Amino acid sequence: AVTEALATDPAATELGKPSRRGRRADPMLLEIAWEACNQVGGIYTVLRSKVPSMVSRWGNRYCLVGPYNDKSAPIEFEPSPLVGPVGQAVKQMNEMGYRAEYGRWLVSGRPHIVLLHIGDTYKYLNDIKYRLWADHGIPTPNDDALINDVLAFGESTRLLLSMLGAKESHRRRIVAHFHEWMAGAAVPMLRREAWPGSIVFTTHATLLGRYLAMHNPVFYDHLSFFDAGHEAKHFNIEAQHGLERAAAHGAHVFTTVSDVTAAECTHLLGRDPDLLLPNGLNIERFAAIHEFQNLHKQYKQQIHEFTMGHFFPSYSFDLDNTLYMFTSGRYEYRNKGMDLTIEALARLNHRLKTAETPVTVVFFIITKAPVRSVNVAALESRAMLEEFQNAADAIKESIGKELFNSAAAGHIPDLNTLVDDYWRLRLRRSIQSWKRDGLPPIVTHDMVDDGKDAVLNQLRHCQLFNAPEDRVKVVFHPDFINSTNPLFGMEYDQFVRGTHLGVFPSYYEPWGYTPLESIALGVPAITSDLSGFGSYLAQVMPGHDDQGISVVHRRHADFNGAAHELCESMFNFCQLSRRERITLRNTVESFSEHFDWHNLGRRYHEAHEMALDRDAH
Ligand code: G6P
Ligand code: 1S3
Repeated sequence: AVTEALATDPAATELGKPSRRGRRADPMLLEIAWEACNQVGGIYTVLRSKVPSMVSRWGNRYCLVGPYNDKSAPIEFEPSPLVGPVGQAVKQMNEMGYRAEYGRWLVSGRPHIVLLHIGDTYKYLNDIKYRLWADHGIPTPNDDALINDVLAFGESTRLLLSMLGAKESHRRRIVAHFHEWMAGAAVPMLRREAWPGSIVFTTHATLLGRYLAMHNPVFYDHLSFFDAGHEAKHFNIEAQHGLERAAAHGAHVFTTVSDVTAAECTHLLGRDPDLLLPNGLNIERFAAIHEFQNLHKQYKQQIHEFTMGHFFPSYSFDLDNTLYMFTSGRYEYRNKGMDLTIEALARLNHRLKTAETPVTVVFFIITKAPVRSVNVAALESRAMLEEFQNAADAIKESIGKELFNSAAAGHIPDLNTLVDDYWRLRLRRSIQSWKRDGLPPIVTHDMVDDGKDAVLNQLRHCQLFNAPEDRVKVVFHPDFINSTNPLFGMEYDQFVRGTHLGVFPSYYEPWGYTPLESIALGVPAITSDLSGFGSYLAQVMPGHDDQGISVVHRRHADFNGAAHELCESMFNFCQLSRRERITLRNTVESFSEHFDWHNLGRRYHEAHEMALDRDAH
């Protein structure tokens, strides 16, 4: 039906022309999400990276809607005059006492955006909750701050869209695309008041699926047998589940990000998604391949410096034979596959020891856990490294001058006599105080609850203690990496470029941006067949293993089997020569182009077309 619509309706291919849908002006699209101009997790990446593709299709008829956040708005938002249909609706809201901002989101593509001050609808919370219960049978608790925010955002969005619909819908058709349950509360409310527009709802996970996966090691095998209502009650998420379900059923077009999540939608929400909308990125390709290879070299040097500061006070190893691997993501220990990764690392350690390879693996676990501060010893080692650098620079300068003068005078001096005694002594003292008796630390920060931390406990259990003889060393960095970080002093994407392999064998992962980001930066990655991305790869690119993206089989394998496969995959990577690694980086970087929004954005356009076709207004 979609293909047919595309073939027969000029509006499907060229939104600028009047269509058989009537003589109204071209339709407009609003995209509503909790993470619009408000970074929490992956949905922010979806919205932000997709903007250029949406703007190139919809132009000025595209507008995002999000909650006003007083930390991000001053940085990412620029106000515009309240003109045009959306500007007018915002003006009307303001006049009625509901503050809303209209302007541009300062990201690539500079789209229009409305930011709603959700606190202004708080006074109606009880009424909203009553309506949800009376009209839609959704119970909501009294004292849950997040649910209260979600409902306030839903009501503010409803007000905005109602005003826009009342003024504009006779002139042009409106598509409202909602993301995730946190933006979905407006969907049942709008349908009940017969809002004159088309609604798309995309879920980026199911809340119940996430809870069940966290608690049930055979979640996927049992998926079709769960009683969703009963389980939602059991996990005390009836309100969230009810809102998600109502949004899924209320939308003209219901979509999700992968076939993995589609199965959850069918069984836990009771509606098959109409379309799958895989996530893309804005892939930045360099004109010449050597440019990104040079970046790898440059950023790897920065990681070398961290490694020296972290490990070398205890003992040193050959950096030229060191491979950097990492995993990263929100701290959902089991869901993000951190448990499997650590088990596989313990096996890899043993494997590398017995194979007697010269390779050392330094593995970084990057997440965000409650911490007090950066570890003082880690900062001291880092500072000491700078002291070495200063001493080396001073010695280089003084030797350079002496050597030049002597050479000009016609003789080569004894190089040993050229180093100033002061610097010789200073260097000796630094080396002395640089040495440490114990093993290199595992964790870079002082954690709030070191004794109960899941990653640390498993590292202890697997005896990965960074002993000199260990071929696998681990650095647990319980904070996200950015340029203000004192230990690395680099942005996350620079860090990724400097590594050799990203490892993301998730158990619950509707899509999974981390491996995609990794390959887009030219770094090979491992994912799992339970992630939407891994499942997509298996379908569109069966030969992905040779292209630098491996998919660990977790769907029909137990923990032990999956750990074995992951260990083998990492071990095989350790066997590659430098030349082979360089070739693999080239291959993976070029393959990532498939995931550019200019390819995948088409799926969104299809969903919007389908919504316009289905809505009778
Ligand atoms: C890039 C650089 C090369 C460097 C190589 C190291 O390709 O252009 O000059 O030798 O990285 O690769 P490796 O996989 O050993 O970090
Ligand atoms: C979700 O974020 P998460 O890490 O909670 O949405 C992301 C964007 O669609 C997706 O990549 C991820 O798998 C989901 O889990």
